[in-house]
Amino acid sequence: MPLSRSLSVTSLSGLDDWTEELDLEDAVLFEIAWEVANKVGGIYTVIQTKARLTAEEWGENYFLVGPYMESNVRTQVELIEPPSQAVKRTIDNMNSAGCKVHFGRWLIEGSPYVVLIDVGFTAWSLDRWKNELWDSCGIGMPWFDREANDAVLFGFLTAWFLGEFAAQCDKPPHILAHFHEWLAGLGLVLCRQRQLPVATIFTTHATLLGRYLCAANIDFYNNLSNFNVDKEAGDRQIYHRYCLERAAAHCAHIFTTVSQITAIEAEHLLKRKPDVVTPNGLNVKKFSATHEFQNLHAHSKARIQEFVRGHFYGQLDFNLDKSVFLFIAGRYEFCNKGADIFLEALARLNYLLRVKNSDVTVIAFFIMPARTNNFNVESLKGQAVRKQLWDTAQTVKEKFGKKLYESLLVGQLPDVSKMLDKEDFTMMKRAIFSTQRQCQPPICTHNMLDDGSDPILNSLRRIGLFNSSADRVKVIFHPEFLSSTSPLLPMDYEEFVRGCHLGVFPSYYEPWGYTPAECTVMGIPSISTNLSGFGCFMEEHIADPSAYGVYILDRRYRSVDESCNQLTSFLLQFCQQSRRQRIIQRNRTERLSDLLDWRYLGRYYISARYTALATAFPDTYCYEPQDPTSKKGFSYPRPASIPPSPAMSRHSSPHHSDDDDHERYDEDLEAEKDRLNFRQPSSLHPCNKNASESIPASDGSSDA
Ligand code: G6P
Ligand code: 1S3
Repeated sequence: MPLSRSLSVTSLSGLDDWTEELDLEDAVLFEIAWEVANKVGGIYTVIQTKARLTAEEWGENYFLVGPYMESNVRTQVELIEPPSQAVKRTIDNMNSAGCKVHFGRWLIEGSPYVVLIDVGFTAWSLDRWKNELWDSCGIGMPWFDREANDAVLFGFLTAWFLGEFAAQCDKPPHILAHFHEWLAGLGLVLCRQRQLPVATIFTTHATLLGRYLCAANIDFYNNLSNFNVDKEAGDRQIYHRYCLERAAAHCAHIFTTVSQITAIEAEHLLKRKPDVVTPNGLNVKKFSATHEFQNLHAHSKARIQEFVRGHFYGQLDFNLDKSVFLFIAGRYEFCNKGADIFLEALARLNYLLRVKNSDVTVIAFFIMPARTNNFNVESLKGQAVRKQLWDTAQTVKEKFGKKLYESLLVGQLPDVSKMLDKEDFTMMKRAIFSTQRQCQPPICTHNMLDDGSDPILNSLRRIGLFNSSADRVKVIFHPEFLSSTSPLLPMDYEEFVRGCHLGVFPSYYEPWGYTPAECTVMGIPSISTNLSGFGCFMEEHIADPSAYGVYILDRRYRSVDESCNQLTSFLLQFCQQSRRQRIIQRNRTERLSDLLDWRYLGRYYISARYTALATAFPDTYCYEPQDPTSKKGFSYPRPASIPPSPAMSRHSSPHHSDDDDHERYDEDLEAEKDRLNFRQPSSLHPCNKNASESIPASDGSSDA
């Protein structure tokens, strides 16, 4: 299947053009990861969202390779016969030698081909392969580490697959294999050790040691160059995993990672500087009506409000229209993901809102999966009570409506005092009585298995946030990922995010951080940090990120207490915005989405692939990479409507006013000013911060 294509990534909203050309000839791309059609964490999102663009580029010559998991395949994959004879012969040969390899199409955007390997089926080879790994690479694997055992099986099977595929090709093939994360890394090491004709890329999405050291509350970033890496890995009983990760990083033709900050970490901990940084993108959905995403926010928010009505039944003494919904979500790594400082900041915010007699109520959701045995009775009861109240209101409304109708039919105005009878009142009183509760609304929606040692619950006990009436900050810990089929909060994650006001992700360890990126493309403001890949990337590309609803917390140069204070002030400032200011801010946030689109960020992957091909097959491919970051001086200018005077722009967010009626800026005018400043012709477009300073804002004033 010869390919002869060039790729041109063109301008998005004034972002710089980038054109790369390489005749791909007959090259075939395999992308290998444990999270192919198997959702565990962020790597799944990378692969799943990027598939469409990669499939467009490589067409029939693109294959994803992952583990076969029956439940996933049933819902996500259509099993088919391989279209390529070489792939078919490869799979047939492996299956007749005692493996179970499946082929299909992954039912996601781009419908890429997937090769799924059942590692359990070949578990009988585990000891033999571990011996071989020891003999050839000197890496010993303990018996008790199940994940590492899977990594060994997956590694040997993928290397077998690639070797067999190379042998089945009619002419010498040009294979490019891109391996993600240590769990897939052994396949790469074996390709090199067996000298297969394969150009290899290894991408690390987080280093093993980084994740472990940060979780242990070690002053990580100030000691990066001082760690005795072998000892640290040994102390944490992950030496064997670390060896696989480090071997893959060193054997790869091209080594990449997801952010500059993780590149520095990898250089110190894995002892190789990444060749390319490949920031993570998303498939950005554009609506034909510009404000459609605002309507979606209103619709989803109404659904969250319904849930809140049930959860706080009997104690709904706050104005839902003046409630602000915050959330944190992700893998339950308490300190790494910043849940620790978020809780502390919530306690401080609660204090400030109380002393200011604020009428705003904050509801903070924690969506982080932990061990539970299902929803608790009180949470389920809340939704049942709400439903009962709703049903009662509907019944009374219908009776009322019927009487009204009958009265109008006979040409009379109804006697309002007779519209409701005794029975109606009894029914309504019973419904009201059912809303009485003996306890406060629960802080957790589930029965936790480790209730006494759970870090979120223990922090809530310590800071005393128990959803009491006097608290202006309420907390709801939902220790399970969201699902539209939940009897409690029937919403999927995307819907939930759209309905919230602010995502709070104050991570200490976050190589990239998809959660704030997802908020951004949905037009929902978020807080991230200058220790997360996403936060640093946004800081680099946006002149005044917080004006766009991208708040970046300083966790690099401040103590934990100072960061907590800064987070508290971000939250307080956010809570003090009027509805109109929030709407304006959401419009600005959404305008950043092009920056996070794979159509823009995909260029880094393309550059890595072409460089790997040219390194492994120098006789066939010639490629001089132009640095995709060479124009990184580009910076989104400050929104034109932010006041030029530092005093007035102190908040770095839409102008603050306590009174909606006295808004300084009309929303439409504001949006238009921003738009004009934002989408200047590319010849005029600022390619760096200095240039942007010289361009007058559309109102004639300098915006810098
Ligand atoms: C969107 C809707 C508006 C709604 C607003 C609520 O912008 O289009 O109709 O009033 O959301 O915003 P808020 O920040 O108060 O949830
Ligand atoms: C990792 O997943 P995590 O949440 O464990 O990979 C993600 C995808 O590259 C990345 O966004 C995240 O920061 C990493 O931590």
